[in-house]
Amino acid sequence: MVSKMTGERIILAFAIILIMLTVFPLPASAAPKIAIVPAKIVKNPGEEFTIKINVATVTNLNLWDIKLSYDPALLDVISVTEGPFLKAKGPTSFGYALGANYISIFCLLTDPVGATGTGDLASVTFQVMDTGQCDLILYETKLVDPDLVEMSHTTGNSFVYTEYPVACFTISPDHPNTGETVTFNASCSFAPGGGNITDYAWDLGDGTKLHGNATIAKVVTHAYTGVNQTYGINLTITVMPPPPPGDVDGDLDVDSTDLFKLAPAYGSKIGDPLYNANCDFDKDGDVDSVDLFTLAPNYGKKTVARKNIQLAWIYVTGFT
Ligand SMILES: [Ca+2]
Ligand SMILES: [Ca+2]
Repeated sequence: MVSKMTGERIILAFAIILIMLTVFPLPASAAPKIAIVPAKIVKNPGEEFTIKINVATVTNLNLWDIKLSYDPALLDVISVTEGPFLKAKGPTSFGYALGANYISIFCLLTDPVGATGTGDLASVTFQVMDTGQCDLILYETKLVDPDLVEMSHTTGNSFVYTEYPVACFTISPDHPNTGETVTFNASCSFAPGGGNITDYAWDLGDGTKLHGNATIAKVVTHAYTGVNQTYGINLTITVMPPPPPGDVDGDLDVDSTDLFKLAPAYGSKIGDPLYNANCDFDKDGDVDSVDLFTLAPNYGKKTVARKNIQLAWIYVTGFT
């Protein structure tokens, strides 16, 4: 026979479990997600890279259909191949079509069965054709089960950029008169992915050369003395990409100097005499293994300047 005390305890235990479940409900199963992996790609003109179209936490997937947009001025599609996720479940029908600035891809299991879990739906290989940056965006995405019911889901996109800057400038007026002031404006130049343009170097074609940082040389003016003459203009821009994570001393490399600066600070917290904010890469107020493991994979890496050149012609007339 259960004593009164034991009975009260059992009721109390149930009450606590009930309260816990109300306050901390069991996690709902995550919605499926189609994502481009990796989410960030750094490649240079001439190089190739491959992305995966991944599906995560899907249940009973029989058919998928997506569109993937990209900038055809920056990227060229080399190949599109089926991933293993549906194939592992049975025979499939896979296909794709290239639009002007997108790829349309679909795949279905030919039997009325579905795949469950996480895996790769497709791979796409691109070649980088120019300097610049672009988003890779998934849209009109569909996940469908064997009963032809569409599943709600989220998507994850990707971003591609080159390490080399984009050099660009405008000339105004583009057909100046002799002695007229011409403005050369390099404001349309940019560093893909967010590096800084550290130098603008101009060769204005008549022996005039100007260079400097954005304040000094992004916009320059010049008057030509020639009459009915064509001059070749040449702009070279230089970008210094951000330093690699782990560069304690800020000299754009990660080497033994950085490691020897981190060593004495290891284990310190903000306020400690040995704490060094430059070693606290995750800025959480301490120098610990997270910071060490930020430095370690970048050991030996160095940031190097990247340059790019843009050419144009200007014709100077002789009207008076
Ligand atoms: Ca360094
Ligand atoms: Ca830290």
